[in-house]
Amino acid sequence: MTPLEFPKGFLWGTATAAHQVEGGNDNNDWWDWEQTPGHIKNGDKSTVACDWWNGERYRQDFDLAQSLNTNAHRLSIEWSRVEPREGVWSDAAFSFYRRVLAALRERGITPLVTLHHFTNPRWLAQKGAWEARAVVPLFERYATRVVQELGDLCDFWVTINEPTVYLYAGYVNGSWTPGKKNFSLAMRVGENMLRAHVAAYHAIHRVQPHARVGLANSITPLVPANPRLWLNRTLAAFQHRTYNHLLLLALQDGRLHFPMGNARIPEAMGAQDFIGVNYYFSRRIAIDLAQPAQLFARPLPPRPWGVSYDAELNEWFGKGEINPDAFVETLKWCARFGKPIFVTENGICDRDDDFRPRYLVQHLAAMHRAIGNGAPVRGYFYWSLIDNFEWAEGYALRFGLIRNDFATQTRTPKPSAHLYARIARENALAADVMEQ
Ligand code: IFM
Repeated sequence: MTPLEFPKGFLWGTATAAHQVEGGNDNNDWWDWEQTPGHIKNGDKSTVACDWWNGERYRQDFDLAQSLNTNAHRLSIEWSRVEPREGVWSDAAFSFYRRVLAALRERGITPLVTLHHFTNPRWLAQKGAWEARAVVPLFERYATRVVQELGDLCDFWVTINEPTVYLYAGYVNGSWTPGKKNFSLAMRVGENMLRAHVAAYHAIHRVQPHARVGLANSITPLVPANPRLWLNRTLAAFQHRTYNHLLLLALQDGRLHFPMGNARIPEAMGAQDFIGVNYYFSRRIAIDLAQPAQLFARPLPPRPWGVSYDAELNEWFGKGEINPDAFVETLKWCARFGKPIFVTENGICDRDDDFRPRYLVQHLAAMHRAIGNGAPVRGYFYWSLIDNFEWAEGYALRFGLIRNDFATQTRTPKPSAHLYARIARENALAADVMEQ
């Protein structure tokens, strides 16, 4: 077996998000959502999380990231910290993020900063957050301010993380704040997110002309359970278009598409410098006309992946099927947009690290195959650097390369962290790594 080498200058990164690691984020809508019993598994709360805010433990985590030979890290700014009340900016919060970004750069790690990763300031949530068009200039102003304050430390930005996950969980199945089930409202939220991304894209470039700006798109390939059935194929294609394609299409041709609307948004055309891909699994879907909230589809149980699944994986697999081949197809599909691609998230929840090494190697080999097929992938950010607060799943699902004992805040790199360190150091998947 010959080693699989990656292009020179490839970014080997890890990823986190503010609310999941900082702790003490008590001025946003997720904090409020967590206080209601039943919203978060086991009654978990984000309270201290990984203690980045009060304990400034990001320093030790970045030491570990450096020891893993990574050269990039994706993190997010918490809007409710830097703008705690509408139009009021916090110098203390900006100083904190300056320390965080400087800590990365001192360790030779390039920051990729996300401006919105699921949470909204409480004042914005009280105004309807993304349901109202008023969010667009508010987000544009926030983006402008962040880049003015932090632009000397970072020039690589994700405006919004996984807009379709936000609108699906918050407005279609209602499992996340604000807990609504209203498809047309979901489409309005999506349109506002698109418009806000476009406004922020141009605003960031006004402050920092050389910036690289994109979205982190959640892309889940949707495979028809019975490809011979026309209706099943059509349904999968419609879901793919709604879930994976709608925003990318609007950024390509400058207009909305069914079912989001048909408005022309000329300033959207070309408003992304790279394609951010968050890829975890594919989903096999069958027709189910009794499930309008699921867009008339029923996900089927996953097919085996060559390992027996434990409870944690089973729980997660309920949502999808591990499928490295679909990762290859996803990256090849993304190449059609003619922009560099960054895998802004990919990973697996696996508390004991039984399956992570296998998942990691298979997905990196898949990414290598996609690159060989012409997909311009320039970097990969493993989700996540460290076990953290996994939204409605609380601390039950552990995605980290580094174990966190939340009671003592003790960090322990898992075997897959050492594996990732070797891959990053060699900028390659060595033959013995793949054989193992
Ligand atoms: O933890 C999340 C992250 O916030 C967004 N993408 C998926 C991850 C794992 O579920």
